Amino acid sequence: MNKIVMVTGATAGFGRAVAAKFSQNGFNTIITGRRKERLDELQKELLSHGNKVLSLHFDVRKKDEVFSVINNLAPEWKDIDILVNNAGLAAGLSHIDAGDTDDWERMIDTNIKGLLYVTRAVAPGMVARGRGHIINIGSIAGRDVYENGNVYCATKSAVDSLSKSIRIDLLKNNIKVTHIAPGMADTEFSLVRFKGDETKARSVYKGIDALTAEDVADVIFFCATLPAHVCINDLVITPTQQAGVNHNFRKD
Ligand code: NDP
Ligand code: 8X3
Repeated sequence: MNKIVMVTGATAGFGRAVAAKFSQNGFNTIITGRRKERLDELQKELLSHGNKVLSLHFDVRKKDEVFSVINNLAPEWKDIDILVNNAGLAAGLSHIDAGDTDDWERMIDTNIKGLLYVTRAVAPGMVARGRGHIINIGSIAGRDVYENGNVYCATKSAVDSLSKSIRIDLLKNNIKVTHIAPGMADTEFSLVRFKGDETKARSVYKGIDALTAEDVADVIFFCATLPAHVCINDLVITPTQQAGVNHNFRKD
């Protein structure tokens, strides 16, 4: 029987590429996100690989929705083997005294609370089955901080911290927990951060051969398909031109 992977935030960027990678490689895939038309389009594309695809349309910030959708999965979809907690965002880039508190709440509610709700809904099944793998997408911004990054960095630091703690909590249950910390990747991330300003978004990657979503998906797939006794706890992946959040080498 095919294994089941659930990917949050599969409508764009890493999540979309992760769903495609697993689906192409024999997994039944649960794709989630808020943009229904994108989910429908992705579902159609993934079904062409010959494996099952389930599309779940919900906002990870809405606690009741998260629990209701996951608790009501059809029996054939209940046994989630791998959860990729990917849904997340940065909103804005300002000094703390000028920050937009709505942006802060969006980041905290999505990157921390959303990840917790989904994990809380999926983990009991893994515990009951005595196996599973939770893969949390953090960031190098959770390892180090940059000017104006304040709340985004703090949310990703929380993902790092939670990953370590969840790994300990679920150790006796044979559940792997992997924390992936990517650096600059050219997805819709900066477009979302700058609220649709394409010029600002493009300038982030100027002169950098940034990671692609597929690069990150390949690494996640590698971590997820190692032998049962092997767990990558923590993995940092950056473009070759980046040596940390404050150290980039840009070509002209
Ligand atoms: P994208 O903006 O391309 O994709 C983000 C995904 O998250 C979308 O599918 C979006 O779906 C989903 N999402 C956002 N908010 C919610 C929500 N409230 N409920 C459900 N889904 C949501 O960005 P990336 O692929 O780059 O980002 C993926 C993850 O990787 C994020 O956690 C980000 O912080 C992290 N990251 C990104 C890096 C980068 O440089 N790109 C580097 C390091 C980490 P929809 O809008 O349809 O709901
Ligand atoms: C995204 C990486 O450095 O742009 O998490 O914040 S960074």
